[in-house]
Amino acid sequence: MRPPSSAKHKLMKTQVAIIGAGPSGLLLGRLLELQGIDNIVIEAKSPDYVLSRIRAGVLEQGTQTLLREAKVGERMDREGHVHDGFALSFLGRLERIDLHALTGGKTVMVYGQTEVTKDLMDARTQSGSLSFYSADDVALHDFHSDHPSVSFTSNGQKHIVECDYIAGCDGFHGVSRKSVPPESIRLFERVYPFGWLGILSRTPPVSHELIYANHERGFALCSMRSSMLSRYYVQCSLDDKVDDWSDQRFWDELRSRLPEDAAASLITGPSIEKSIAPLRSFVAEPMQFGRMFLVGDAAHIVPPTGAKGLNLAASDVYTLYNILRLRYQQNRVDLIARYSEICLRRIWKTERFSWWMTSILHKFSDDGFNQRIQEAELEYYTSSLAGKTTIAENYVGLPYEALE
Ligand code: RFL
Ligand code: PHB
Repeated sequence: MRPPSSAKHKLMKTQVAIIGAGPSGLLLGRLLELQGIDNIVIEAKSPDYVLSRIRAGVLEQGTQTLLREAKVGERMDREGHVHDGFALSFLGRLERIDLHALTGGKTVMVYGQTEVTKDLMDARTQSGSLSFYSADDVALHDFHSDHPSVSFTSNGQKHIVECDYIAGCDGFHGVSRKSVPPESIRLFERVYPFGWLGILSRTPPVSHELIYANHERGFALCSMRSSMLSRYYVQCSLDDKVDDWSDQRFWDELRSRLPEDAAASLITGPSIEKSIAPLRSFVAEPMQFGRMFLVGDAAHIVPPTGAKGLNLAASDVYTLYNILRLRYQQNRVDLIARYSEICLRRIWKTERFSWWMTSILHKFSDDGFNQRIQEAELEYYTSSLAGKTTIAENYVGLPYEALE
């Protein structure tokens, strides 16, 4: 579909139009701008709204390296917390997964997605690259031709951005994936019959490492943002509303799902954020349509149990950034058609791990059989070096595929 042409439109040109200013869009824009590749970011929400979303907390080493390459790693390295292990809790006990020892020295970094996004926003403001926030009616045009464009309205003014390529970094509910005709895209989906209720509180974390808990009452997760900021989750019903969960009810439920020692040392306080997120596995194939690429949550969703969503978005960005860099610097057009295939290999392995972590840790029914099978599986994996190594390798992040 061609954009509506009229003298009232403000016309702009760029090399890459990026839709969405979440971590995918901002990181891609930053890496491209450092290579001298011009890009414009178009975001539907305001900067404050984007920064108010409390999401991921765990960064794989590959994500950290990419953030450093984007020259936004300084605060992460100063304020982030390196974790060389985490615990699985079941049958009232804790089993530690020693990431460092099991993976030959690899670790993860606890540094919130909000902070990553803020660092990327600040870098973009300083560099002066163009961004439009609070954009309405964002629409993609002609991405199967050599002249794609993006139209939108900002502050009442209609804009058209003509570009070489469009990066659809606009998340699961964005417009990019929906612009593809249904017959050209295959969607794979699994929706889980529960959600996560998460709270943030200004309290010291119950443990210096993350605890993922399997319990007859349902899953629980103890995470953190810093030594005085805790992030906790409990599995809840999809029918639950945030208002059904007073802080007291949340703390009581969390305590009941943790091993005795952890429950006894849990320090509680008022919540400063409380929200419910549904859990989903989702993959769109392919991820490239002519001159348009889907990146991050626009193309795939994982349930948060493996801490993979943001990290998977970063590995898509790594692949697309390098493909575009080689396209502009060496005129390598051959790699463009390989974007989907390269990304999807890593995505499906990560989907598998996230699905598996979800399936062994959550309560799916009142059926005691399922609970016993989960306990046996957790016992087996945590008592076997091979089992623990499998968990550790996946948790620290599978390797990125190099482009040749
Ligand atoms: P985002 O972050 O959703 O950003 C997409 C951006 O696009 C904008 N947008 C549009 N812009 C223009 N036009 C339109 N029509 C648009 N429609 C939407 C949106 O406003 C938004 O700003 O996708 P992105 O950049 O791909 O990043 C993905 C990550 O945000 C996501 O995968 C993670 O947050 C998932 N996740 C976790 N990932 C991890 O790696 N580790 C974790 O520990 C982790 N924990 C989590 C999570 C996600 C959670 N929730 C709430 C879903 C914990 C939770 C509870
Ligand atoms: C978080 O801190 O928000 C978090 C950590 C680990 C997960 C999911 C979420 O697996």
